[in-house]
Amino acid sequence: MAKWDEASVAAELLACEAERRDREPFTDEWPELDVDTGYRIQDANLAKRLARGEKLVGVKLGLTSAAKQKRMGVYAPFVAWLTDDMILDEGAPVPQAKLIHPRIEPEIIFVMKDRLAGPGVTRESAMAAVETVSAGAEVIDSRYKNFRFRAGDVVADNASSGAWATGSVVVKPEDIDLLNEKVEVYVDGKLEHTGTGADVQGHPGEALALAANDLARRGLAIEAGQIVLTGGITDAVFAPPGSTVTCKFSTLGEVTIEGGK
Ligand code: OOG
Ligand code: MG
Repeated sequence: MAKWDEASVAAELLACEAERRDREPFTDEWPELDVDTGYRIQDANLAKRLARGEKLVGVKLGLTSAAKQKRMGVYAPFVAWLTDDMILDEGAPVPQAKLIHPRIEPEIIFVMKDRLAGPGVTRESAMAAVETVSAGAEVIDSRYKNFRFRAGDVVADNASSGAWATGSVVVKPEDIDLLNEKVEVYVDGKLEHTGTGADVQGHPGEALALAANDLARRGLAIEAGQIVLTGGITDAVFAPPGSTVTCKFSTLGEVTIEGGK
């Protein structure tokens, strides 16, 4: 009998999350764990999250920038789920007690005005469905040791979801030049990374379209009112206890997260 199947991988990932335990990627032992299998595992664990009372609030994209793809060694973007349990209130520190090895990355965040269902969604039709744009900082956490994974592993692991904070500046999509929106990432006051909206699939609206078109393969859509994290603009930085990470955007303000205790 094979060591792993969809049900046992799904259960092990939620157990790792609950126990703050990391492990080697499943694909070491189960190379057939591909992206489509990963999505079935991701969806099974979303169902378990909802059954225990979490609310689905949106969608996140992963690996939509060259900086992220290069660092993680996985060269295709993918989608995952956001629940209310992952929301970090403004000013709240990294929830160290819940996470294994948190890292922070800057993102452009959309809140949807209309439902967006693929296939055939373009950057233009995607942006027309956006209500507001904000800056964000995602706190990613992987259930894999040293963030070492292949595409199927990371899709199954809900794209390293952990938590995220949304900045307080909220603008209409027509009032921002997303291509040239710049971000600087500081750790303890030292500049670590810079990027622009263009680093996200050429434009964050392309990432949004990609999410809708990819979800359509599973008969799913992005719903009105949902939140979309369009993917790390730059590589992530570690956020250990005692650190301070600031993502400073050119027009969308600053999102600062303390490493906490
Ligand atoms: C995968 C999660 C990627 C992003 O924005 O690219 C992600 C990882 O880097 O562990 O959230
Ligand atoms: Mg991210």
